[in-house]
Amino acid sequence: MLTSLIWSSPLLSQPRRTVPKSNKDNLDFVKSYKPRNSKVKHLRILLHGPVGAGKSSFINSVDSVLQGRVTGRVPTDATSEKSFTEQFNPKRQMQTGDPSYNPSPTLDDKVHVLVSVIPADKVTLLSDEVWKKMREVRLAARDMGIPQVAILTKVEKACAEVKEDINNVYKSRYLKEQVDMFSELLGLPLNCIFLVRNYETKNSMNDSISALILCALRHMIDYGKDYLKDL
Ligand SMILES: Nc1nc2c(ncn2[C@@H]2O[C@H](COP(=O)(O)OP(=O)(O)O)[C@@H](O)[C@H]2O)c(=O)[nH]1
Ligand SMILES: [Mg+2]
Repeated sequence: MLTSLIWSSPLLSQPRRTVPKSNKDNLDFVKSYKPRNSKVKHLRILLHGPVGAGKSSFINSVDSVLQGRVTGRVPTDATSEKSFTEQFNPKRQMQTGDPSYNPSPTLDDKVHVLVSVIPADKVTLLSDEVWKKMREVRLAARDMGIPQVAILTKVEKACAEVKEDINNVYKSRYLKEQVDMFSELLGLPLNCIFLVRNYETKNSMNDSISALILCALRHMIDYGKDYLKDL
């Protein structure tokens, strides 16, 4: 009897995405970015995804990277029973009379980039219902011409090699599989999907963690810039 054993290393020989060694360029870019379009004061990035995905933590992580120290301005929720982030329903469009409904949004009020957020350790565990909702939101954004990006969070929880060394993140075979699956389920191209580890208040600053956050953020800004330029 012939038995074959196929073993593949948990790490790819080449990273799927190269993250700059120095954060200076990306940090300078992010800090100095201002929309050129005179009708827009801020670039608006909408994060969406299931409760507990790490949306609030990502906002805090960006804040931490920009301030150079770990902050925690947006409440996060470890139990994930309830969310501090707003809930919304793509099936039910906002209407006149809704407390936060704005019948004539200006370009400055509108969303310029949509970011789907999913925990890397739960990609296979999310229900069909969650995927359906994520897809609906993404397609609605696509139909409005809004660029879409995605981040997979909690990368160190999903992969032991990444927990050991965060620099392995784009080499992780397991994470590559999660990104491929995510891309297929959501219908989003691979180059728009980023891997991040969020800062938690117990963490201290780390250049490699910041590099991943900055890399994702820079691309979000780039996509938003293109969108505003095309209008
Ligand atoms: N280990 C780890 N935990 C994370 C990461 N991102 C978020 N969390 C934790 O996941 C929980 C839910 O995060 P939160 O930001 O509140 O999710 P939200 O509901 O999408 O806003 C919190 O306990 C966070 O500390 C990450 O990258 N790694
Ligand atoms: Mg939240």
